[in-house]
Amino acid sequence: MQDRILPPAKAVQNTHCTAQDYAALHARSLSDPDGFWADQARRIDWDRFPTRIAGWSYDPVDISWFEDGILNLCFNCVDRHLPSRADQVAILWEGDEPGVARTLTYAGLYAEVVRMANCLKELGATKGDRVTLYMPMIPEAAVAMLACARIGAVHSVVFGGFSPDALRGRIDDCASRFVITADGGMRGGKLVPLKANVDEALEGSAVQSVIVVRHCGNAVAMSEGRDHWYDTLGATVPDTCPCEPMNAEDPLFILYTSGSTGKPKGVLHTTGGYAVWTATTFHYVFDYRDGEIFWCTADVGWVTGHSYVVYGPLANGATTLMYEGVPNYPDCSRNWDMVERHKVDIFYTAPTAIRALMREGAAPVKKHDRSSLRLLGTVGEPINPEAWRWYYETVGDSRCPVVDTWWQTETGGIMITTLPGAHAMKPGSAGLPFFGIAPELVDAGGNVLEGAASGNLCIARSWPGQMRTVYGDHERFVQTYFTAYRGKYFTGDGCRRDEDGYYWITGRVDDVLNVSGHRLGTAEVESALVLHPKVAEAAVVGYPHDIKGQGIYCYVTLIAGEEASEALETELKQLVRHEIGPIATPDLLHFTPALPKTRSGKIMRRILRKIAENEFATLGDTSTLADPGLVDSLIEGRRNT
Ligand code: 6R9
Repeated sequence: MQDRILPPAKAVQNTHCTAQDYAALHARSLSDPDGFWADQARRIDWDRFPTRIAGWSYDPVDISWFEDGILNLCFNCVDRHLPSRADQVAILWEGDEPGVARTLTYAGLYAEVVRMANCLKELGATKGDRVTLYMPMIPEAAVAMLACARIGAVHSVVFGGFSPDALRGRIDDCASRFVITADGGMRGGKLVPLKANVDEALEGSAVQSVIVVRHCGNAVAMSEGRDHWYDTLGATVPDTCPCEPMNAEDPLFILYTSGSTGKPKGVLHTTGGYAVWTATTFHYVFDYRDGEIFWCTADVGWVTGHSYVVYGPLANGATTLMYEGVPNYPDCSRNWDMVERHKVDIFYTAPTAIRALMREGAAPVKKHDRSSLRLLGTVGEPINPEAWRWYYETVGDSRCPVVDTWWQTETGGIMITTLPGAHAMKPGSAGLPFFGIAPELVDAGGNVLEGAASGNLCIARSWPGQMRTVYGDHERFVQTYFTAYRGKYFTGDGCRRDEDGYYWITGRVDDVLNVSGHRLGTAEVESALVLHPKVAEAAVVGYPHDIKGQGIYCYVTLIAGEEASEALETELKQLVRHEIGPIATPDLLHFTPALPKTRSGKIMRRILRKIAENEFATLGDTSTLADPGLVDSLIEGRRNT
């Protein structure tokens, strides 16, 4: 099979961007960024159109875009569509059970957003307040985000799969006084007790008000004075609510993400740049045409859900499909069943889901009509060429281009991808830089590599969707992203550029794991493990996993006198689930009498990683180990199941 696949004919017809367009636009985006981004900014309605466009420096680090512009992103996602799209479906929702569906037209979305915004105001929330959302994938999750944007409150969405402890940490970090949640959520036929988790998280906290959306009807405790049912509170609020005029650099949201050290950091995005970036990338990357049904399977708890379930599609007046459940419930044809029933045009998912479904063979796909599909996308982790081909050939019948979109929570939106009508695709490569993006590959010594090369992926210039700071800790922002290579943004990813200028992301080069497309810090899992009274030390690394991309491999040493056992293994797995959430459950636990350390006491993670990866032949230099003999016993004890 050829390694370059030309865009199928249908993709090239009426495309928003041909190969010639891309070349011209990309060149201009770098030679005249102010002119280019002033033009793209016209996708957004501004109360005051910005006169200052790019205003940033990477040394010292200070980033702003559209600095003197004034806008409201909720207005751009909702109100401005009312004259032309009031009756068009904005959010097409399907519940966990097949066929349980709800639609919100733009007019309906407007009414709900106003209601939620007024509920927040009634409880005292104002511009700049942080509001934590802990929601199932229901329309009210998007409604709550937009309601915050409407009144100028800063949302912090916490994934509903995170534990009460993880939720508490995120509420405390940004000092949220308001929480929006639901009684429960359904995933794969199982109830997630969201409200009960909130209650546990809020013990002894300063949170003043909780809005509870009634969804599953499960019994919940309501704390008098603090907790309010959304339907009751929302029944009596006014049915209009002005949009707060926001400066382009006013905060829009905080989203916590894992790094290589310490606790998760609050990635802060601001209003104007994020609006322009998500609106522009959505338009070009998905080559979106009016009336199409767009389905991004991500949860709103992740950045992909923020940018491509909510803000990007709605800013473009699209119909966005929101699905509460999981791809294998009630069976593994669920995605394709929904594609058929809702006539989905564009489908955007993660490689881990593709690999899991690929294992089930072609039959569950083929039994559903997928002729509505025009475009496929992936995000979250590198996709192996085999899974790419299955997606392209079996799901898309070799008819639909696949966009493999590389980006990060920090980047706000898509950074590297092919454009469907412009570029040949190479299975396994994300492709080419989006407009305004200047990737650089840098070696360990900080030298910029030219031409075909492999190195650490940096971005040389700012783009509108870039995060502005780590909430409450600007120094950490500078340290994490701008210190390894001065004057550049360092992504944390390794990458190869081929002779055609295509980028091939090889994965994280730091201590961040990517498990089923979810980011996890090894340090977070280690901190959870050492909470156990029998554990002395823990070191966590990733290893290749057929479905998840990476699995979690934990080396654990016990305090003197304690014995390893299956029961202890189960307890430790439970502990991590409890501390972080089910996505962080260790796959393999390896009890060892000691960890390999240098003479100065530093854990040699390189060796632990190689052993977990079964790469015994390439352990490299072990002579600096305090106890070189330990390596053999670690290899012998390597866990496979
Ligand atoms: C959007 C999102 C970011 C990390 C990133 C990289 C990996 C994302 C990818 C990809 C290869 C792709 N990643 N997309 N790797 N190809 N198309 O996933 O954000 O959760 O912050 O993760 O995910 O390693 O650095 P986030």
